[in-house]
Amino acid sequence: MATNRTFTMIKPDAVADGNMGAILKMIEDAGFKIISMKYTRLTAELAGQFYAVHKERPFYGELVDYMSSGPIVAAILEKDNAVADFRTLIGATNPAEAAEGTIRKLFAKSIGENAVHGSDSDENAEIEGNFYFSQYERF
Ligand code: DAT
Ligand code: MG
Repeated sequence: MATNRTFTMIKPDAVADGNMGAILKMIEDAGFKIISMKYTRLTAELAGQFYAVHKERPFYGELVDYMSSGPIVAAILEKDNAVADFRTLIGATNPAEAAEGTIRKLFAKSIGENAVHGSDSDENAEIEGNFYFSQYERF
């Protein structure tokens, strides 16, 4: 069990705005080690699969369109207490409610275009990491 790992994406708005390097620096400065990393782009079909848990939510179509709108960075991160500590580092889903100094407070545009993803549990961190990375890409 990867209890000390989480999974992140730097989302299309943050990559398009040139914030990829600044966000990776915040992640490393906070003590997360990058285990696997990929610069890639989701098709609408893949974005729909990744966010299938939100299929019934009213924003699902918008979310799928947005997440397939441009390149992203996907990464597996390692640190003690990775899932909870990373959620603290990124801040609330809605940047208007995100704490000062968090990635979303600094870089998110809106509740939809919110700069980064962070897994919400150890179980989902493993599922999400496996979605992007083969066993040969997880170190
Ligand atoms: P989080 O990304 O903080 O885990 P979530 O899992 O509730 O948030 O939702 C997944 C993504 O869906 C979120 O990062 C952005 C989008 N989203 C959530 N709520 C939304 C809303 N009310 N309107 C538009 N997009 C929303
Ligand atoms: Mg979530």
